Amino acid sequence: MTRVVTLGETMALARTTEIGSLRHASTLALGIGGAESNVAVGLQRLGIDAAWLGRVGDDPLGERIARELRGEGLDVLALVDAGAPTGLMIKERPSAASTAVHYYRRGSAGSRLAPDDLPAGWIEDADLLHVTGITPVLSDTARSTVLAAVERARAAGIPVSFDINYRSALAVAGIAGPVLREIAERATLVFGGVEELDLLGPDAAASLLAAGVAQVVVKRGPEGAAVFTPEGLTEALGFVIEPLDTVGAGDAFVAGYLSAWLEDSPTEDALVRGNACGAMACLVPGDWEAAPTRRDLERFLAGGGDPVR
Ligand code: KDG
Repeated sequence: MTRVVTLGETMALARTTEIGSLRHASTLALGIGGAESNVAVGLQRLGIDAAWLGRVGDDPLGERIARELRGEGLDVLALVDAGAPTGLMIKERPSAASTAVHYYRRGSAGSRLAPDDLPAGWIEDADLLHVTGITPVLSDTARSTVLAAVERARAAGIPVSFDINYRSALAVAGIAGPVLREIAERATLVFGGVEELDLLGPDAAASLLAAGVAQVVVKRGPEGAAVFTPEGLTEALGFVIEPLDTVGAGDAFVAGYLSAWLEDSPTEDALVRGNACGAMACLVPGDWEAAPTRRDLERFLAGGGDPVR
């Protein structure tokens, strides 16, 4: 059975339930979210075994993260760090057309990830390691952990997937750029938006391919996606939807794309599946809850808005 491993910080995620500033919100809906665990859930729902590793605080929110991810069928290594709390993210919708994210994660348990947290064989027994550019900017030890994981994967011949996932609230571009580039050059597949790729230097797709990356996948949001390989460029248009919440769409795209790539599907099909998963993730407020199963996906691709009877 194909197995993908990923690591990073998953936080408690509180979101306002009505449109309007957080200053005046009276209720918050509680869930969880983290770019890497979002991808892991997306893969698991599509039938690919996924494992997530990260630190959580010795608190109810950490317990909730572990329980909820296990409930999704993931193999969860939630390392309890009694020295720091579980991080929190709050999502507000200041207007119908905008979403804003606030982090309460500095010094969190998740940011204290360290290389010794990676168990022997955990990466070496996988079929793919997935990492993002969020974890390496959380702390020096988190960065060392991502680099150690990538090096271990490479040494064992395990492909590495890297989603740039630049978060300006965590690191300014000048600091993040070289860190992200260092990891991207060591990856097999690199995912990013046009502006994220620009952070990695001029003509990033071409220079990453020259450095040995096999595929550079450009996420273009509603316009779809494209992939650069040494053989050339493949593109696919996005799906027309009415988005409710676009946070998490990129992770759903990556899960869809990777699931097809792991099955050796043609590149065009991987793009279409990624685009469909990304679009579906935008249809509900949570960051990962709308990640489709195979059946959901087939229905969406068949144009299915009809009621199921
Ligand atoms: O891609 C969505 C993620 O950004 C979100 O779920 C939380 O990991 C997260 C982050 O650091 O922003």
